[in-house]
Amino acid sequence: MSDVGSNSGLRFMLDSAFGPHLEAICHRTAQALAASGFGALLVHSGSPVPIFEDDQPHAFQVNAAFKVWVPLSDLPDSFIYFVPGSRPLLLFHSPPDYWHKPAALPHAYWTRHFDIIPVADREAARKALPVMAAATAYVGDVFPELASWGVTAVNSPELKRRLDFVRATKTPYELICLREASRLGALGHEAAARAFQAGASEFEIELAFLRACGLREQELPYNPIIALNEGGAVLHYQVLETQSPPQRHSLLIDAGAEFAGYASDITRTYSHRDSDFAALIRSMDAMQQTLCGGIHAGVDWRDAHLRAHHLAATVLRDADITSCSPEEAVATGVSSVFLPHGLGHLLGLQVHDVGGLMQSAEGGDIPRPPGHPYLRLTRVLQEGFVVTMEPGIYFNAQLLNAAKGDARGARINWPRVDFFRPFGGIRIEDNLAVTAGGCENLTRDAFHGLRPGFNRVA
Ligand SMILES: [Mn+2]
Repeated sequence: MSDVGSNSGLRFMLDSAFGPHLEAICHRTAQALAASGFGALLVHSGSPVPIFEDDQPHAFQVNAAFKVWVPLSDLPDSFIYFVPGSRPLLLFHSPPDYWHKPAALPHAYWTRHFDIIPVADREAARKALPVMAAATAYVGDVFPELASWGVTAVNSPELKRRLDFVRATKTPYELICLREASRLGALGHEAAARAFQAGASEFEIELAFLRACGLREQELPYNPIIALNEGGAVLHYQVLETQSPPQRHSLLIDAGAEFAGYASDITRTYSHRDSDFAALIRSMDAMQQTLCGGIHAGVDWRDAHLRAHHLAATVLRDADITSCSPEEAVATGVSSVFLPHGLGHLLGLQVHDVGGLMQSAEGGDIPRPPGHPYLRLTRVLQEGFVVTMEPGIYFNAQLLNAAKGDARGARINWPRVDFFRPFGGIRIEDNLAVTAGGCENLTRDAFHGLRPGFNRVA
């Protein structure tokens, strides 16, 4: 995954951008440590989690606080030790093991910036650590013998909060990684769309996506949502049917790729043939682009979310799905029947990146607007933030049934809803890097890069 492969232009960019990136991480960390009363940081990549009464572990998920230092997503029991003013130390887990292939000591664009010591196990890692003269803060999962390691604090909420808060702002290196994750994701989406048009099942569409990205499922930032027909109404639809349905109406695919630990998070919706549903997708795409056009540093994401509700309510009324004004649809909760999730979230090392609600590095949360309990981001956007923009409209039986039984029901055109139910729903999701005067659309640029002039939406 961190293999840069044959793209020498990309390798050159990563090579020159990583040094300044690491300087920024060291600077942020030094500030957070000082403000929290610590003199050193020890971060663990994570322990393999054993499966109950089995001799295998669960698929390894690296600690994001480790991955912010080094692009290593598949390396358990490794550590970063950092004392402000010195080079960070990487204790690299490389056990003698004839059952598995031990990870080779890396030689890549980032390695010259670290002191790297191979260690056979955690006990060897502890012995390789310098004497902890300063108060050391440990961040990571807690393993049994940690109590004897001499760290001052384990997962200090104050320190973690300071580190998480600043992760929203990406360095130029991180933007390079996120662009590449978008490019890989666009490759996957292109192949998935072709598989859909050729009659593939949900499972076969996922295989097409994985093959085109060159990633195995556990290397993706999240399990893809690949829903044919009414499955698109389920927000986090997790089934991968191996059989194609007898009738083919639509595909909703929410799938991203990962590069050097950074995620893309992309959703597209396709209609199998031209229909009112295809027209609704085009309306949602235009609406999503209007929303993207309003993004720049200084925008309060809560305002963007509420604007999306007004625009979605307009789309619903224009498509004759609702019969009331957009203002009334938002005020009475009718828009939330069709758009029951937040407009987007921070994106980075984690697909739903940390710190979306934080008021400041010191403390406090920014509340969500009343009636919008699932919004994951309430901060004012700053230059360097990377966010997803993902408005949707769904024909979800549970939400529709609830609305039918109360005052909202009279504002909904039910025969029209019944027409759309077999299509499931629509979500169009792009990844945006916020700039001072606007934003860079990483997703549209990635699709355009595959085929100039081309923006695959529907
Ligand atoms: Mn998303």
